[in-house]
Amino acid sequence: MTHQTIVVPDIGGAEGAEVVELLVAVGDAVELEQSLIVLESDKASMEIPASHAGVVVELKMAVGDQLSEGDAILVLDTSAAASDNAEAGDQEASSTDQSVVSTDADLASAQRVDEGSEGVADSADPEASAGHAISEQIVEVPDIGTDGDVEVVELCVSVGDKIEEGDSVVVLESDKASMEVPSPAAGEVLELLIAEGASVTQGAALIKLSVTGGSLPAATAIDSNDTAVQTSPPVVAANPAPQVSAPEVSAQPTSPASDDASDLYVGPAVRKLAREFGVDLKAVKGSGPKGRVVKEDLQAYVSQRLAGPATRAVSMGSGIPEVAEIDFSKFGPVRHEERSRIDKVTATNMSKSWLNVPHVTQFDDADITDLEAFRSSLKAEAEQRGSKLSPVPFIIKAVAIALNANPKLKSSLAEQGDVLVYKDYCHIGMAVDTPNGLVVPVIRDADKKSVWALSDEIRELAAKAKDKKLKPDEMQGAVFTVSSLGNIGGRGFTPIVNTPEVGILGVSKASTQPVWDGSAFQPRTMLPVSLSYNHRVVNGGDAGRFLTYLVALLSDIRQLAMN
Ligand code: CAO
Repeated sequence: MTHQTIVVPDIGGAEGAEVVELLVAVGDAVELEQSLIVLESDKASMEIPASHAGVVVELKMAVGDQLSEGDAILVLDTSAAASDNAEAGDQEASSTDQSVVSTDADLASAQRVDEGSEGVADSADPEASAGHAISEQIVEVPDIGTDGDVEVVELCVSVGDKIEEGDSVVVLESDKASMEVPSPAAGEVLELLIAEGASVTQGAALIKLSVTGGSLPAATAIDSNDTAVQTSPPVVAANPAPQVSAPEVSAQPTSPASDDASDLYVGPAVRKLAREFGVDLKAVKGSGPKGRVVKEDLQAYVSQRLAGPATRAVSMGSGIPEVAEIDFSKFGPVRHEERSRIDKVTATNMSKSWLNVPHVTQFDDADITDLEAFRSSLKAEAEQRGSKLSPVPFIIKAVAIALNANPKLKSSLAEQGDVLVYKDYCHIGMAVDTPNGLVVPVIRDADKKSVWALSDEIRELAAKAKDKKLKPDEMQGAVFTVSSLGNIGGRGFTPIVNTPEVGILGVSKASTQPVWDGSAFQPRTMLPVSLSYNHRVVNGGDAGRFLTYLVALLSDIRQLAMN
């Protein structure tokens, strides 16, 4: 058995970087370059890849430990993967219990001096020869520990920005890490030489900087004629590739969708994945240490969104900001209860309608004094029939008549809104409040039924709704909905249209009101009604005519008998 101890490579001088995530466990088979752990310093978040393939036999650290370069991470049994190691050109594959540093993970290779700098310092300029030149400097992609292309995911500066030495210039991202490239000097940004989304390799020019004062650190310096001028002191010139500062592996958000998420704990691979999915990381709840968002959190979030009801999809796709979830247990005892399926479906439908339908609600009061007197007179007969007559069947009857007289109120939109479908039938939906939630059974051909028949059907459908015995076809095909809260109370409300219908009538509680008859106030039973309609289809005139007619029908009971 051949053991290799994998240690922390050069991580750009970061001391005491915290282990925030373990990506492997004892017994795991690890591929060459597979990420082992995630380290995070105050500025950096980085995945440390395996320098050897093998099987994890021991973990030498734990989440929360502070590690620096050279500290042991884990021990691998590499005997089964000797060929891999040989392939990787590892000269020490056969040594036992040997510490190795992954050169692949070496992110410390620094911002370097332009090795090909040509020209000489402008000796005529005393400031320049003293190392205090005002000159221009190109900031390039440093050694980022990979030969392949990396993507410029964020430009951190704009032309005209005054920046300090060490300020981030761009954020680069490979599939293993996201890195902020620090400016090697203070100065003003003269030109951006790269765009977001570009693929770059080591040495690519990023920005042109006007360096004002102070000794120039190693970098490409050019004079105003764009001729490269070596302004570094002789000692620097003698060393063409001194280390200035390491690229920082970013803990900052790199996704444009995560603008204000600077306090998020997310590893580079997860950030990259989030960007590919278009997921705003701020919306993802982290389950890792310190609330760190790990890959599983992102996966769970995406599957939840895909499986979730349309309300969530609407919110996701429409750019409507979501309401943040709050931990109410901070304020007092709470209990969580799964919502019924009906409740969830209703929530989806209501959101869909609220977001799609331009709602207008019109109010009126119907004088149902005569209707109520008539209804009272039928009480004995109702009892004889084993029934009970509420105002609702009268209202449904009147609505059916008013709909047939104003067919636009029972139409629906088709073909992306270019066509209106008129219906030559009059099935009316009736909202029923049940312990499981709101259901809307449908009274078929309400216009053809007597008030007695309607009364019986309403009672039967309401009972079925409460007993969860409604069949699917008993809840389909309505052209309009009536929502009566008259038995509950309230002076008025604005119901939400039950799409694809274009109108809904809200009925509130009737009460006795003083009504002026031209010479005196009379006590009259007034029924408040409110009509919400889709203003894409129904205009105020259509709605006004419908509601006025409806109120007239309810106020003059004889009219009901004529239809
Ligand atoms: N004004 C005053 N009283 C009214 C009334 C009104 N508008 N409507 C009904 N009432 C009275 C009835 O007359 C009856 O009283 P009496 O026995 O003294 O006559 C009492 O209220 C109870 O009626 P009910 O509930 O037995 O029957 P209903 O026909 O009035 O209502 C139904 C049936 C299914 C509409 C109702 O039970 C219901 O579920 N309503 C809620 C609908 C709802 O939730 N809508 C909101 C949807 S949006 O969230």
